[in-house]
Amino acid sequence: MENTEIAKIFYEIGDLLEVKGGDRFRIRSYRNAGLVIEGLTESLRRLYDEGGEDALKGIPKIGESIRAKIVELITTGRCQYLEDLLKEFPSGMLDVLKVSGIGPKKAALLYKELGIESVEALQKAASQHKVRGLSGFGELSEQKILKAISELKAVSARFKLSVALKYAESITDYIKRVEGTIDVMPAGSLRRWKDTIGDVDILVTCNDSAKVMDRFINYPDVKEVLSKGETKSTVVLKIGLQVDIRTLDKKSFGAALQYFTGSKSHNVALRDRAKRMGLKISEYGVFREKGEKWLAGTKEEDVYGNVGLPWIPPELRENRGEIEAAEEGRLPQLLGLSDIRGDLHVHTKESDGTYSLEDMVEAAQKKGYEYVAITNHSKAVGVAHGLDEKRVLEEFKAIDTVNAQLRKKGDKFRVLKGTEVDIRADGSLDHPEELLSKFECVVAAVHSSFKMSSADMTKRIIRAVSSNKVHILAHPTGRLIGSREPYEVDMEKVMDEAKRCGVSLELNSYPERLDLNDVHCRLAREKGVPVAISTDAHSIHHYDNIVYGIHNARRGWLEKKDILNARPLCELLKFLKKS
Ligand code: DGT
Ligand code: CA
Ligand code: CA
Repeated sequence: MENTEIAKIFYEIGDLLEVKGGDRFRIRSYRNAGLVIEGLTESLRRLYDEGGEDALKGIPKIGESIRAKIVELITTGRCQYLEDLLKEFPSGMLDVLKVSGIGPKKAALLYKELGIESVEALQKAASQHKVRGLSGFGELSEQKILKAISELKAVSARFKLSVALKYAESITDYIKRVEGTIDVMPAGSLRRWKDTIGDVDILVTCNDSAKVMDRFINYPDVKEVLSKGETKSTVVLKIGLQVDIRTLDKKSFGAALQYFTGSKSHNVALRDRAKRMGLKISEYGVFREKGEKWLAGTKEEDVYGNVGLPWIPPELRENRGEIEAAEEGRLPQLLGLSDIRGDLHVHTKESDGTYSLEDMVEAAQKKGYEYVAITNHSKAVGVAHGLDEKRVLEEFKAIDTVNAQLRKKGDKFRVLKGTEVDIRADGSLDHPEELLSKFECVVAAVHSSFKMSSADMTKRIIRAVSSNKVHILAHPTGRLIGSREPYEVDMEKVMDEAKRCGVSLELNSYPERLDLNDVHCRLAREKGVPVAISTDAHSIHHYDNIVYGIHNARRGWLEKKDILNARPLCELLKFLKKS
């Protein structure tokens, strides 16, 4: 069992305790545990496998009783406490809680008054106008419920990249342990680093296909085996994620990898091209159309080579002009991990982070960075323990001290004084102008009043962008993958204004954000707006999320020159200088 699923179980416990009207402190401690576990980059299962229960002891906000449940989940795949709780409720209750706008209190009322115990029952009751009679519900809430249910059905069909990736890695390790296995490789949307994943596709070359299939269907997190064949099987994991596995001949591994990496529309375009050349591409190789002569297929590169193209990085394979670009030698020199020189959006425990300034600086240095901007929240973001002017000035002093110590050691690493200032509903910023001028790196973001017309939201954001105080616009569309749609905003207009004002747009690397998305990254590149790939780290472990940001940027065709934090410190400082 992987972290995501463990976290999910603690959230579920929190929700069920709340439906029951349980103790607030206890409810919160389960939810906090879920949050912490979701944020960890190390697999709890792996920690436990290597060091036993002791290895789990240093994790913040995880007390003894929750730790015992983690061990129970890892070792048995079950949680007795949750199972006991669930006995008190109908089985569809947890799903009802996932409908946006239906909290534990409303769910309890719907159950008591209308006997609603599943999403289907709720959908039926709302469309038959039975919900509006309950206290706290009206005609409008019925419409909202119906809309939320259709959204929920659409998003729950796909998984976040980070979740699918963890399972794919774990299954890959697991399959590799079969004797005689040569290659195990995830393909499909996962290899293209798409932000959401429909199902995981794993390709294997081996000497004993039967053994691989046997082991695969016995992977501990399998809920259901949909099919088991000699060279292909499909299972559904306990979290609902479907995984396909195929074993292949070594001879055609490259062709199969190309085929199953997709995307489908990239493959269709590539095949059309082959056809025009008198060739045929299939999952087994490249053939001369007449005579079926096999030309290539062992290496993926040769599949492209035989149709006169250089190898195309998987992130670009969406049929968005990559085949033409490859043909004309204009494929982008995609950005890599080693191009990143610093992180420009980082929190400490002064606002809502979990580590001190010193810890966050040290961890950034360990990543090999040259600089980091500490960007705690402004005071409006109440939940995040935002900083007022007095606390900002104290933080400045602390940063000066850290920088002085670094200089004393002859270390060129630099900590920048930053803020994540809230963009209020009217587009004004949540720190006084005078104070804003004192920050070296001002990151601005929308955190509330998401439901505005596109015209109003665009105006609001443009006001902030053109304030002459802002350097970077953070998570520009506000989406949370799987739980919140992006707000309505005209990104073309925002980018035009950002270009005019010399403002950078953030690509937030949090796996649930990836905001800017790939298409917007491409647009920023076309418009010449520099992109800052930041992690929004709230913990030392979050710096590693940069990987998601980088691959998302690659999907948007971004190169080193397009990235603000790929610039060396002196260049960055020039950019950050405002009149
Ligand atoms: P997903 O799973 O929805 O996130 O997206 P993919 O791209 O992983 O799609 P999937 O799992 O249905 O299929 C994996 C790859 O197999 C896909 O990217 C391309 C290839 N493929 C599947 N069906 C077809 C097809 O009908 N024609 C062609 N040319 N390729 C296909
Ligand atoms: Ca897939
Ligand atoms: Ca598939």
